[in-house]
Amino acid sequence: MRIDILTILPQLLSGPFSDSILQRAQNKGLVEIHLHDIREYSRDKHHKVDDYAFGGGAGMVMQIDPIYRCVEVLKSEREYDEVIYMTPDGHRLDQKECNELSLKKNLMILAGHYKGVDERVRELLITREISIGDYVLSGGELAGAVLSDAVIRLIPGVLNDETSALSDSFQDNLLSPPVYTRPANYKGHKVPEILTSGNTRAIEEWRHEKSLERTKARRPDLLED
Ligand code: 6GU
Repeated sequence: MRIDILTILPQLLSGPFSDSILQRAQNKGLVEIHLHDIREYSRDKHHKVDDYAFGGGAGMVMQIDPIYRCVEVLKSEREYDEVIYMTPDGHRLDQKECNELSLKKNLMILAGHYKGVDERVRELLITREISIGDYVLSGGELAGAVLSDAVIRLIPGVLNDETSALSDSFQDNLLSPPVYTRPANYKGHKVPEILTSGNTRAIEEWRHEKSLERTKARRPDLLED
């Protein structure tokens, strides 16, 4: 998979992609992440990428031209499955959509800023608008990093068996069961006996039961469909 991220703050995104699983995925050649500084596509002598909103009001709006030019260059080099705009007014991301996106080959992600982007960017260039939750971030960069992480870890070969995505919370609309490690007794607080019983079948059943219990208590909405 290849992910191209368009941003005015590339330095904010270089961190999340240069550590841990995301770095390993790139080193293994399973994913390529390319950051593009939208300012470099500005024709303004001061590399301006935003302007006042027509009709007035507070807040600057990202202009279409630098974004359009950047997208055009990338599209001339390869076909993109989706051009995603990260925005709090998009539909809310969930695990199902991450699974779907993990099967794509080329994704472009636009991280918005200021008051938003000129509406014509959305009309002309964007194929999907995604929010990561009902709260507002100061920019789409961190949301783009969240989306990328959630998608990349699902690509076969990125995770090892130990961290396999199959047992994740949400993968089957259930939250994960509680987990424990040594010591089996910490200041009198003991690990559930069944986990040290060696009875694999019983452990699996216990875990499923705990998953259901936890989901019912914390996220009953997940059990509705
Ligand atoms: Cl995708 N962008 C911004 N700026 N805020 C958000 C978001 C995205 N998702 C939730 N809040």
